[in-house]
Amino acid sequence: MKNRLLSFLLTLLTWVAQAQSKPNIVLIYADDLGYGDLSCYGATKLKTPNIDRVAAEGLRFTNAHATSATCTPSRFSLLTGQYAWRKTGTGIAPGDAALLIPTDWPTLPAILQRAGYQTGVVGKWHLGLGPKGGPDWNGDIKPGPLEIGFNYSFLLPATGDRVPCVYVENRRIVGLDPADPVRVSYKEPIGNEPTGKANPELLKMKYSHGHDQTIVNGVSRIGYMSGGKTARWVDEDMADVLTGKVNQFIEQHQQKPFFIYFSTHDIHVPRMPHSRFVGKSRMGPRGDAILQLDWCVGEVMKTLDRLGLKKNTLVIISSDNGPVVDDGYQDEAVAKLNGHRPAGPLRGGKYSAFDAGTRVPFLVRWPGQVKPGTSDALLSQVDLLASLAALTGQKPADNEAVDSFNSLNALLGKDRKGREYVIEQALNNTLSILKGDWKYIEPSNGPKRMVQTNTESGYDPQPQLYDLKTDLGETRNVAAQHPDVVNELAGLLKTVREKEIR
Ligand code: NG6
Ligand code: CA
Repeated sequence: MKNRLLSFLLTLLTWVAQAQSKPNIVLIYADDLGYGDLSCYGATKLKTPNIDRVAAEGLRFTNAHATSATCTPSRFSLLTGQYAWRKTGTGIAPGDAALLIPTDWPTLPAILQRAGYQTGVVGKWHLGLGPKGGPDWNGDIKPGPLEIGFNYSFLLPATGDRVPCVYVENRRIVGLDPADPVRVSYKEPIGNEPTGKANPELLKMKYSHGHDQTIVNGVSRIGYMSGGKTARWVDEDMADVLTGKVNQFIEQHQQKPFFIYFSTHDIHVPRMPHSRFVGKSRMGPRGDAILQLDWCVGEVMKTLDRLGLKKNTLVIISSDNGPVVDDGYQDEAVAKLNGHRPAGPLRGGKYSAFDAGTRVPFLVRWPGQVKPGTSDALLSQVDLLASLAALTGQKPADNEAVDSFNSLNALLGKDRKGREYVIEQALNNTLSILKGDWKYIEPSNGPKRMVQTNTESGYDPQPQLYDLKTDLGETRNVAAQHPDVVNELAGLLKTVREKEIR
């Protein structure tokens, strides 16, 4: 009798311990959301109450970084624990690219799957689909997320501004009529659909640069597509559709530990929020899209509350790269900024080597486990893999996820220092390294300002060194005064860059 009681207690204890060590994980990854775009990060021209609530109940990081100033490489690193610049072909991917992540790599979802998690991805993918040569859009679209560790996927194959403008659920286009197959080309026009270039009179939002190819839902895109008429998405409904899928996934898997990667379309271009957000920010579509993003977060949090999952769910909110104002559509983003500073106190933006390119909002909430507050710990998204592996009792092998360090203590607020250094990748592959108060940007050639988006690039043929403690806005290059620091950081960057990998 005594023995049975003891074994029952032991089972109970293990069960409680497991429940604690295997929280559900909700990763909300916004697109192009800047360090200054949320009211919990100092924005005053608009309010993001739902995200602010997560910040108030959790830990708000001030020094957290995406690995890259653009989408595809940041997401590649996030899911593989390896810097994208180690692998060619991981720059901004066209919408018909093949799957960029090798199916035999241990990925973040695969590791969580191994720990018994149900894993799902909903939203923007932008990591390619299908074999070399691109996917069979009208058949089984694979390999894709299901081949690299996700149990469920509901995707925009690339981005909102790239064809094909259809949702892909698991391996199939949603709502496709076989009599009207989807065809996609990034080389030449396909079929006889109107384009933004030839038929600007058909556009409900005009382009400012690029984005002059096939028109879908009154918006011209990058790339050409034809067919799939019944399957095409409606941009204005996208946030509702994606949030609905996330909530459904959570409902379905509430009994198990689950990992959901909610990769929002907001606030990327084309910014076409639902009519209920239109005009609400007084900043035009870019501001309205931020309000819509905030709504999405609120809806997911409500689901966690309603199902009683809040306490045992680790919520992470971040962004794939920094902010951009005019990213190719005439959406009044520049004219209506109204004093709002998308990058807050930082210099540069999406694409650039300056810190606004990669330093992004980063929130962690886990009631009872993470003490609310602010943390200045240095964090990189490439560490999520090893950190969440550690959280679930796992460790990648030495030759796996080589750039991902276990930063779990920093993530949970127990270590206020974090990583020793972070590496940032700009659009032209210039690398920077941030260590302590110093930020070093390696020499590179390129325009000081990006012609189309008017972003300060941070490119300079001379080495740059900034003291972020006194000069967070990277205005005074002090490389000449501190050659020893330049040497040290350039040396460290070289070591990391030349690290031997499998
Ligand atoms: C650029 C697009 C930009 C955006 C970006 C990718 C043009 C002129 N600009 O090439 O609009 O789509 O790629 O953004 O086509 S990201 O967030 O997915 O990296
Ligand atoms: Ca992005």
